[in-house]
Amino acid sequence: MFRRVCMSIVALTVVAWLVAPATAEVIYFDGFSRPQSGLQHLNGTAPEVRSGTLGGSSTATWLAYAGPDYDGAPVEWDHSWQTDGTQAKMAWEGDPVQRMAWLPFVPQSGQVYTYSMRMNNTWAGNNNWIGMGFFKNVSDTQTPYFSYAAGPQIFERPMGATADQFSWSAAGPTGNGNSDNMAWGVKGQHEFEITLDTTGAQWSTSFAVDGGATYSRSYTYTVAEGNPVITHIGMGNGGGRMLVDNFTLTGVPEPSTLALLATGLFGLLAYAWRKRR
Ligand SMILES: [Ca+2]
Repeated sequence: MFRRVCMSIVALTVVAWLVAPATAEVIYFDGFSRPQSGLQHLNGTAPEVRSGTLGGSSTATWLAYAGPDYDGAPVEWDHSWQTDGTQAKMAWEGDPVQRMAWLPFVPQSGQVYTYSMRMNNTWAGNNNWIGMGFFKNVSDTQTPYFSYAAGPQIFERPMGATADQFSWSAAGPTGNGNSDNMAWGVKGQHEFEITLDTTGAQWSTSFAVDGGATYSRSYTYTVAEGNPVITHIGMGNGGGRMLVDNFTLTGVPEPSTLALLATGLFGLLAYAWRKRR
C-alpha cells in the first residue's frame, strides 16, 4: 500500500513537472513607486523586488552616477537619477555626460533571462541616445557606459532628418548599431526587451521594441567571440534624457532545478505520509 501510494505520488509529480510550463521567476522589479514626496535620488535605494536568485542579489541597491564628464571631471554618485514616486527620471545638470544606473547581476548558465523596461527619450537633440543592457566592470573607478564589447544592449537615438524621427539598434559583438542593424520610428514611449539565453554552450540574445512591432533582432555569440562577461544590468544615456518605468528582470529556472524541487517535495510528502501511518 505504501509503495503504491509512493509510486502514485512519483508519477503525478513527474507528470505535473512535464506538463507544467516553466514559469519565469522575477529576479528584479522596480516600478519606482517610492513612499516619498517630491524627487529623491535613485542611487542607494532598493528595487521593489530583489529575489536574490538566478544571478541577482537580495541586497542589491541602485548604483547611479553622472560622468565622468568628457573633460575628465570625476564620477558623481547619486545626482544622476531620481524617482518621482511613480517612475524614474534622469536628473539634468546641464552637461551631456553619461548618466547610468545599475544593479548587480551575473548570469548563470542554463537560463533564459528577459530584461524589459518602458523608456521614453525626452530629449531630441542630434544623436542624444538612451539605452539599456548588460554590462561588466561597474565600479566607481571604471565607468563602462555603453560599449559594443560588453553584453547585449539596445539603443534609441534621434538621428533622423527630423527631431521626431528615432532609430533603434542593438549592440553586441556582431551588431554595433550599424545601419544594417537599425530600424526607424517615431519619438515617444516604447517598451524595450532583451532576452539572454544561456542554455546553450554559445549564448544567444534577442531584442524587441514594442513586442517586436517596432524593432526585432537576434544573434548567437560565436565560439570565436566567446560569451559576454556580465556583472550588471543597467540603463542610461549618451546625452539624451529619459523617463523609465517597470524595470524587470526575469529568469526561467532550468528543468534540473525544478526536478530537484519536485524530488524534495516528494520526499516531504512520503515522510509526512509515513509519519501519519
Ligand atoms: Ca511606476
